[in-house]
Amino acid sequence: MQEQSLRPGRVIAASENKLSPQYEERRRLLGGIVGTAAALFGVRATAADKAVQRLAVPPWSKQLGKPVASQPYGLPSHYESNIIRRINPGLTTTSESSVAFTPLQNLFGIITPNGLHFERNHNGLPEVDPYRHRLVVHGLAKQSKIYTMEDILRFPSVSRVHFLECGANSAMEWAAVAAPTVQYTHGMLSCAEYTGVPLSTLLDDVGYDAKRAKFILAEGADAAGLTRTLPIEMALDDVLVVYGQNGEMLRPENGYPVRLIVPGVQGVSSVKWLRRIKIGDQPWHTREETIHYTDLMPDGSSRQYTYIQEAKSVITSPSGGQQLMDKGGYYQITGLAWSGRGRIKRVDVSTDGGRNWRPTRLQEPIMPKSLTRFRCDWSWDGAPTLLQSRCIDDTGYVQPTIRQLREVRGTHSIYHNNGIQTWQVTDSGDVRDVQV
Ligand SMILES: Nc1nc2c(c(=O)[nH]1)N[C@H]1C(S)=C(S)[C@@H](COP(=O)(O)O)O[C@H]1N2
Ligand SMILES: [Mo]
Repeated sequence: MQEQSLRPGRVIAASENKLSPQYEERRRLLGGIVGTAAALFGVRATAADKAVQRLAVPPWSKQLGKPVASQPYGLPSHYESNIIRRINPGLTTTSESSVAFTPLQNLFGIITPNGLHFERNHNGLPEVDPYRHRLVVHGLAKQSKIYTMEDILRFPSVSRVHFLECGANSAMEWAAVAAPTVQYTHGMLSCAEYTGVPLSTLLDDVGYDAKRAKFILAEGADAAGLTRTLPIEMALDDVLVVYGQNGEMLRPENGYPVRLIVPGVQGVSSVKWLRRIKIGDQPWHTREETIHYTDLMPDGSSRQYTYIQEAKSVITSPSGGQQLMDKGGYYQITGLAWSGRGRIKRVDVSTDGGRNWRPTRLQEPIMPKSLTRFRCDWSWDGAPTLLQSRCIDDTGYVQPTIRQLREVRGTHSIYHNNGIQTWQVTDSGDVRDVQV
C-alpha cells in the first residue's frame, strides 16, 4: 500500500519500512541535539557528538531558493504527494456516482484541508456558473424569492466548525469486510469551518408561514435532482446556507457556489449546489428518502428519516496499513471523535481488546457537532493486541460495539454504523482492520 506518509512516532507504512533519506536526516538531527547537550554538560564525546561534527550541510542550505509566488496558489510539498483522496475501485459501478475518501490517517488536528475533503456525488460533478446560479425559496411563504449569489453574500453571515459524515460511512464493516486503512473504513468524514447564512434568515426573509410550515425540501442543481426533507425545527435551528469552507469559497466538488450544511445529520441532507428550498406541511418522500437512505430492519420494516449521526470515534494512528517499528517503544495513540447531538465529553482507549479502558486527553476547543481530537500515550510491549476507542457525548450516550448494533439492526443495514472500531496489532507490528 502506497498510502501513508512518513510521520514521527515510528508508526510507518509497510511500504516504507526502509527509512527514506529525509527521515535519516531527521534522526541524525535528533541525535545531534542530544549530543550537543552532552558536550555542554562536560560529558565525554559520544557517537552522537561525532555525528554532529560530521553533519552535512544539505544542498538547499547552499543556494538561493525559488522566487516568492512560484506557486500563486500553494500546494503541499511533493514529498507529501501520496496523501490524497482515494477511490475504492469496484465499490461503485460508475466513477460519477461515487465517492472519494479522506486520508484520515495522515491528518493532524480536526480541520480537513479543502483539497482532501471527502467527495460524494450521485450524478457526477456539475460545473455551476456562480453568476447564473439562482436559489429559490418558495412554498408556504408570504413572498417567494429568487436569490443571486450576490444577494446571498450580502446577508449577515456566521462561521462554524462542523463535521460532515456520509450516512454510509463504515458501511462495509456491517458485513465485516476488512478494509486496508482508516481512509476506507472511516474516510467519508471531514470537518471544516463553514461560512454562510443561517437558513432561518432566508426563511424569515420570505416570511414563512409559522403556523403551517412543518417541513422544508432542499434540492440540488446537479442532474441527480437530489432532494431531501428536513423538519422545520431543524431548519430553523442550526442549518446553514454555506458558500465558504476553511476561509475560501467552497470547492466545486463540495457544492460551489452554495450548499446546505445540516450539522450532525447524515451527509446526504447537506444538499450541494443548492438551488431550491420549498416550505411545506408534510414530508416529500422523495427517491433519496425512500429507496435510498432507509435502513432495512431485521423484522422486514424500514427505518425512514434517520437524520442524526450518533456519537462515534476512531483511532487514526496507529491504524490499518501502518506498522509499529519499535517493540517496547513509545507511541502516541490519536484519533477523532464526534457526535451529531452535541459535544464529545470523553474518549477512552483500550489497548487490550476492550478489557481495560483509560481516558484520553481531548484537544480544545471542543465544539458541538464537530470533530474532536483525542490523544494518549502508549508503550507497546511487542505482544499482539487489539486497539479500540470509545466515546461518550454530552447527552451521556456511549458509542456501542458493532455486535450491539447488529443485535438491534440485523445485518442488512448500510447506513449509520457508529460501532467501535478495532485495530489488530500483530507481533510483527502490522496493524489491521478486524472485528471482535
Ligand atoms: N446536490 C447534491 N447534493 C449532495 C450530494 C449529491 O450527489 N448531489 N451528495 C450528498 C451526499 S450522499 C453526501 S455524503 C454529501 C457529501 O458532501 P461532500 O461531497 O462535500 O463531502 O453531500 C450530499 N449532497
Ligand atoms: Mo452520503
